[in-house]
Amino acid sequence: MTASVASVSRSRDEGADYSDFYHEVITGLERSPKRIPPKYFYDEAGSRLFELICEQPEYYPTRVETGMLARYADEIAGFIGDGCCLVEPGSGSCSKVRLLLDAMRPSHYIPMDISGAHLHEAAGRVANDFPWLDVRAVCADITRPVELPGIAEGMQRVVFYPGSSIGNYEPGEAVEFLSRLAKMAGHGGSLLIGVDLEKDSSVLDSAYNDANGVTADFNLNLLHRINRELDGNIDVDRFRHHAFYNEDEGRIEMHLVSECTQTLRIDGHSYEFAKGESIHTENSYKYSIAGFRALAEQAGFRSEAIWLDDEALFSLHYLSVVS
Ligand code: AVJ
Repeated sequence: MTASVASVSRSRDEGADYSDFYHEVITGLERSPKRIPPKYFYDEAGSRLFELICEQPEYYPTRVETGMLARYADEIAGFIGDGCCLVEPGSGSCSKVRLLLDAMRPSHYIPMDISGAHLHEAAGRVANDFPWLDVRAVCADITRPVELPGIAEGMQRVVFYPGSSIGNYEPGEAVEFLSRLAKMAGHGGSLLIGVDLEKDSSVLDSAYNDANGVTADFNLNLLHRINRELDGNIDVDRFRHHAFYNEDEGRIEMHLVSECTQTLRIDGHSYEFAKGESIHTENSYKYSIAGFRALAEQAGFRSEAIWLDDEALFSLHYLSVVS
């Protein structure tokens, strides 16, 4: 028997609309240095490429975190009562949450993502595979304040934020975003978050420069997306992927580097590039255990438990909302 997926709502068509993308590309390329926020990687093609990144042998975060969730699911569930409302901002393919559902037995699951079609498909598959679970998908740009469906009021809310996506924020912004997650979890609520750890730069450099070039394709897809959606004339072959660990800042940086002097035209605007000039497309901050805990405490959380893998590559923090 196939479970009904009727519980998946379509509250909005698109998480970030055309004008957000247009506006941020136009203003980001006028800045010096030029930059475009990483959330625009995730159109349909970009979301697929991200999933391929997660399968690359060099990209340890997914493999390690997935192993930890499977291994510690019962221990994690021990902190949480049955019948909670599990909320996942930036749920992507909804694959990691599957490792928790049988142990945790939430009554509701609310996946949220910027990529609409991808979200509804992934949420539908969860609803099918876990017929006892009430799944309500919310298409939203989670970098902005988001309303939860009314059903989530009055239930114990657990926010699940795996994958170290918190690393995309500047540390100060990370505190602000964590404060919003605390508000989303509310009184009596909690947060289970995956955070990538500081480590040897050679491990980090290869994780963002996989031999198959998938991370490069993911980065360059942003230029294809500009061509597709914003009427750009970019010759993507004139840019190359560049990713490196910036030790002083404690972050991976991704750039799209211009291989020559050139002028880009996007919808009547033009942008000059010198040879070697780049568009900064992503930061991915790495934290120490104590460093991240301090950040979470500033945002109104109390640390309840921390799990590490055997090689201390990645961490899972379970935090409760201080009220
Ligand atoms: C989804 C932000 C956690 O920073 O590792 C992967 C995105 N970029 N490879 C990360 C990413 C290049 C990823 N996050």
